Amino acid sequence: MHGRVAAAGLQDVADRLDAGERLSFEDGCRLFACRDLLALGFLANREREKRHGGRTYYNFNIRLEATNVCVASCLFCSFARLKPGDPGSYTMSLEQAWDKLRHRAHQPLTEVHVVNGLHPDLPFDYYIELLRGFKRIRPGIHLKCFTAVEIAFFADLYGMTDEQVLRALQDAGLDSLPGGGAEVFAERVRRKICHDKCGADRYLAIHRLAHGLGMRSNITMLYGHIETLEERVDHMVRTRALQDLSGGLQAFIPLAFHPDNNQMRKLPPPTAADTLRTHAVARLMLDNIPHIKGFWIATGVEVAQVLLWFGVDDLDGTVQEEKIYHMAGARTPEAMTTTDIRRLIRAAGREPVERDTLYNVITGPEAPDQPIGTMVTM
Ligand code: V47
Repeated sequence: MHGRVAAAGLQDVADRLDAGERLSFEDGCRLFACRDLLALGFLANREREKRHGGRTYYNFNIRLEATNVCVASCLFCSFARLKPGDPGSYTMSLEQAWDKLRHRAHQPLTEVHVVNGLHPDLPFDYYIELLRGFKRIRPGIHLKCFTAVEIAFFADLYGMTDEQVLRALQDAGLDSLPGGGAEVFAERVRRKICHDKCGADRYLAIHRLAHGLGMRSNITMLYGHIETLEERVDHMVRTRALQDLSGGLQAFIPLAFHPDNNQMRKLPPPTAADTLRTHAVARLMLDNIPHIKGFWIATGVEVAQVLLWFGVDDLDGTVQEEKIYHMAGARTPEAMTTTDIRRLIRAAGREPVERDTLYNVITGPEAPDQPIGTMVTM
């Protein structure tokens, strides 16, 4: 493989990685340009194994999208409806949202992940009570809720600062921020695909504020639409710079664009090769971010298995009730049991580790897997 790395023109990159040196923007562009996927994967896998060996993390979580009413008009979105009452729009009552957790009392869940549309009419109390209710139902559950875009929207709508919003939500039970809404940080792209939601600087500043308040967060990158490869590298470099400042990022999550039922439906979805390359480059560029997540709902289960040899060490979780990707054409299941996830990780030659949101180990690789069909987790 060493000869192959040299033949791919990446020997100097390999040497710098060995010396623990940071890769530059230009290196990132060269990595994307490298045609030898296996050489790239080999380097990404070395970095993955340095940090995590063969361990592959997942968690037992549920996804909740309490409303799809959204004043933003992102071209890639198949989930949002502009106004309450528009065909296909919905907004859960608090009781309906809490029921999603109550009905899963039998599941050993550790996380609720909430992402909503930007609803123009709900009072701030709706979100405060949403969190309080979840904590009443399950005091130990970790609430990873509201993207930085939602935080900025709340601040503008309710006449608060971003910090006031974060503090109020934290007091009500918010534990961390998910990574949604990052899309691509480059202004050129944002202007075209998501012009009416918060800009990159404010998005990053909100993550920095959250870290300052003791919360952890993730950052995503929506790839495979109109962005250039340079803009992907720029997105990674800006994420890395934030982490240098505030250190609270846990995972970086490339999200493969799904073209069904949205305004960019004429574009083809990213290929498997692009998905492998993008995750591998992320692992190599983001030297200060502990985890690279392959979101199996977005990549497909089969590609997610291969990603475990291309820099990815985390597969998100059981997910359950995902809507954003399924409305955009995802053909993956809407949920996996922990048995399914452990089996697919082992089948890829890796060691499954169930974690909580903060990466404390719940079930290590040594635990025997349940025979398929015997453990009812859904
Ligand atoms: O912000 C929307 C993306 C995100 C499409 O933090 C689309 O652990 C592809 O943020 N094709 C929401 N992507 C999902 C998200 C997420 C996912 C997994 C883990 C975590 C985490 C966060 O979904 C949105 C947007 O970037 N998205 N529409 C689409 N058609």
